[in-house]
Amino acid sequence: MRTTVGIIGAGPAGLLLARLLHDAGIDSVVLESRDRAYVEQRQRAGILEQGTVDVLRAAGAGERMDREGLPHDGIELRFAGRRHRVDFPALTGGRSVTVYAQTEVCKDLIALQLRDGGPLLFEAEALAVEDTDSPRVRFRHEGAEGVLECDYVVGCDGFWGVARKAIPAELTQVFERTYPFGWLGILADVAPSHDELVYARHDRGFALLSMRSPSVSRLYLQVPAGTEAEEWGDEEIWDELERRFETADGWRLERGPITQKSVTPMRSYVHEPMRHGRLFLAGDAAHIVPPTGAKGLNLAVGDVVTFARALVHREETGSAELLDAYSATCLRRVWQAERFSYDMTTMLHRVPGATPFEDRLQLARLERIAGSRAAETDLAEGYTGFPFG
Ligand code: RFL
Ligand code: PHB
Repeated sequence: MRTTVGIIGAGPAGLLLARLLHDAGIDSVVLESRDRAYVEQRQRAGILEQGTVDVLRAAGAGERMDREGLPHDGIELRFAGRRHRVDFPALTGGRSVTVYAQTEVCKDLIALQLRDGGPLLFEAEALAVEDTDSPRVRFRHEGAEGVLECDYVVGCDGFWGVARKAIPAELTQVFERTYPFGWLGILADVAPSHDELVYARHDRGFALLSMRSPSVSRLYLQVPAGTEAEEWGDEEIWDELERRFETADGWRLERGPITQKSVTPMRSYVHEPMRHGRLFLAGDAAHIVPPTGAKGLNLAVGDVVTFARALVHREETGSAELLDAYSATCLRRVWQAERFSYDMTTMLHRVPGATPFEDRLQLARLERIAGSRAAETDLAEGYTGFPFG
């Protein structure tokens, strides 16, 4: 098999890239190790930045998102029994975010790809990327091994993928931080108890109220690293959420049947560079952020938009200038998102063994946001998203 761009991974990065290339008349093949149902059902991100919404719309993948996505003009910060709303459009010159789950983005992009895109092979596992100057992907599909010859390979294979391994270790620098906590996430069949997301800092730990639709809630609890979801009973989860979201004004958390429960570890990670020869890394394959800033999927979108633009520029002008700048261009935005996600995480989570001094500083950071338009604007700009490229 031969193609212009071999794409490893059919998460949001790989699927959107295939679509952008299709729209530019550039052929590609997508190899995905899991089956279609797995990709369409894996519960993850929920928040799309304005820039991501614009890109999906321009790619023809915006129809259902525009119908079913929930535009959100703010979030609530909850701490010390208080509530503070951050008004995004007022602080950013009109920007907002949209609640539309990653599962739905993937379903829409898969449907488009199967309707009029290039080959998208499920249960096709990339084993290795070989010769990054004239790249080939070795893969296994339907019990047989195959080779995909490519002009370019884009590794969109997530944090546990194989593409990154083809970049020589001596040319690589890795920046990493793990956190001593994770998130226990649940889906529940109950209307969200608030019409906007609530990020709560509590002495017992962080909690987040989010949603998937007007009748489905998505909620998260900070738990110690290494916790298994089964350690928490359903009523125990609701009791703990209720404590952490408690306010002085009688706000109530509605309970409902829990339909899914899982634990996510938290990590910050950046692999530099994001390119070696004709192999490019995009999305979680190159960088991870803790989910507190809702940035992971949006970063993946930024990377593939940058790659697609650079490749189109190359095809139209013959100049590789933008392809050569790919890693540096993406990393500027990546590091801003790493900083923002780190700030949100450390401001809102309770570190085991934190000193009273550190607790007071956390509260002071939150008070500062609630009391200063400049500080609040910084949060609003970060949350609604940094420009692509
Ligand atoms: P993905 O989604 O991990 O997709 C990678 C795909 O590659 C496949 N693969 C392979 N295929 C072939 N051969 C191989 N050898 C392969 N190895 C792997 C995998 O099966 C998979 O299908 O990476 P991508 O496309 O870069 O997308 C990144 C996003 O998924 C991720 O950043 C976000 O989910 C992060 N994230 C959030 N991001 C946001 O922007 N907003 C949010 O609100 C948000 N919330 C979250 C999140 C992530 C979470 N978890 C579970 C980590 C909330 C949570 C709880
Ligand atoms: C989600 O809805 O899954 C979600 C929302 C905001 C975050 C993280 C996850 O910061």
